[in-house]
Amino acid sequence: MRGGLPPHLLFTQLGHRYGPVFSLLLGPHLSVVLNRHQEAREVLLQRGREFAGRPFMVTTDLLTRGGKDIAFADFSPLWKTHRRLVHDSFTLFGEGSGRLRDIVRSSVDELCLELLSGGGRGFDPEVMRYNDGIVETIAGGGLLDIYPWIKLFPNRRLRTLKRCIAVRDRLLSRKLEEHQASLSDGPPRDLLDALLQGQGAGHHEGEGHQEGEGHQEGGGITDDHVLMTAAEAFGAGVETTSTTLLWILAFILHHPQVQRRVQAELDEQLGERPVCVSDRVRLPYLESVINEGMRIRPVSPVLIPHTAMTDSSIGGHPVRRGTRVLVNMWAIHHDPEHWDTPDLFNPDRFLDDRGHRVTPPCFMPFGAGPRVCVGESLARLELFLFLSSLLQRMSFKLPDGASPPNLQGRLGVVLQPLPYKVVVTPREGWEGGA
Ligand code: HEM
Ligand code: PLO
Repeated sequence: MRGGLPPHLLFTQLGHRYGPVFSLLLGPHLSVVLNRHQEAREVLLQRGREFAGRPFMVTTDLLTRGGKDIAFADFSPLWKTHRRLVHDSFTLFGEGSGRLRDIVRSSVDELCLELLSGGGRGFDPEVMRYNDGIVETIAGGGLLDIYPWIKLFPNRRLRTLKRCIAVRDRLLSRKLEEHQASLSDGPPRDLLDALLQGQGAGHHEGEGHQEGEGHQEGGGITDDHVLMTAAEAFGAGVETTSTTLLWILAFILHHPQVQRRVQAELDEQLGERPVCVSDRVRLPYLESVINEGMRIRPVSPVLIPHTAMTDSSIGGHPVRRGTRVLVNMWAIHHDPEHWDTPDLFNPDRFLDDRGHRVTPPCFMPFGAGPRVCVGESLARLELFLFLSSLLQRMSFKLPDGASPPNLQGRLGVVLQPLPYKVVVTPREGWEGGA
């Protein structure tokens, strides 16, 4: 992108010059940028159906076997069925069975042990490596893969991407086969089970395919769809929640009084008892810290590009079918008309005078409408359990003499903080970790 500025900042700057809604050519693509929440809500919510398309992009097409996923697939009746299946699987496997909570809780315990024991417990380097490779090659500066002709040249980036996708496919296909072989009608053991059960049962409504076709190419949700969904949920799960936690931690190191206040709330409400999901209502300050982290550094600062599926309009301006729409959530989350001192990390803006939560309309870290993040409730559950458990069990501070983390961030596939160092000390009673 020109001038080295990442797109969310460039668009914010251009908005000051050309107004909150403007269009520009990104490569060959006419794109409309929205820097204000009114128009963003119009596109995502009021006219959500008309703007629920996704553009074709070379890298994500490779990643998703031609759009057999949720996030990068264009709108279609099959996509709708697929999205509903994924949504239901999350619900079934989450609120339905409680299994999801158990899994999140045991990862929390593992992370705490790891942090308090100085690391070295090991992980799967193959998964880390392929994922890093995809992250580095898929989106050089945000998810605006604008030049379709990169495919025409022998290209190192695409070669790396293909190699990483092959590794991913090998690992995932094995998992899929294992799950298929041991699948039962009982409660799902994990998301893949839930998807496979749904694939067999719930996808028959009205998409014009015959019973029994579910495992073939053609009308319904195929094994490829299940595989791409699992890969995507895994990829999204790995990149987003951990990045959000790293941002929150970075800001906490700048504002130690925030950490003390969260810990005071935890001590007062729970004492020594470990956190559980139902404690969310009792910990409004913690929740406001999470919200403020996602406001000030949205991991997906321009969402994923939307496209107009029909001729339509935004704020009274006509918009042609096929136009890309980029919702600049960064600008909306920093709009001085709606946020007091928007560059200041101040969780209190999510609380009213009596300490009750408030959610301003210009706060949409997960997007909204038909394309809203399907992982939102899982992500919120994870953020809550991780942050509360971490701050209950340990304190974070800067190493002696170190300056606080750089807060500028770097935009890859998500907006990430630059690496920083932190010292972890157990709180009283938690010396063992969990
Ligand atoms: C889409 C944010 C975690 C799965 C999105 C979008 C945003 C977002 C902004 C795009 C909305 C749009 O284009 O209008 C976040 C944030 C997360 C998070 C802030 C955590 C802090 C997750 C997790 C999962 C997930 C944990 C899955 C396990 C998805 C999927 C989509 C999506 C599949 C595509 C939805 C669609 O295109 O219909 N997310 N996400 N996300 N997210 Fe998340
Ligand atoms: C991350 C790298 C993985 O290997 C593949 C993958 C799948 C889904 C993507 C995710 C990556 C990045 C973050 C995305 C997510 C879908 C929704 C999420 C784009 C590329 C956000 C924040 O919008």
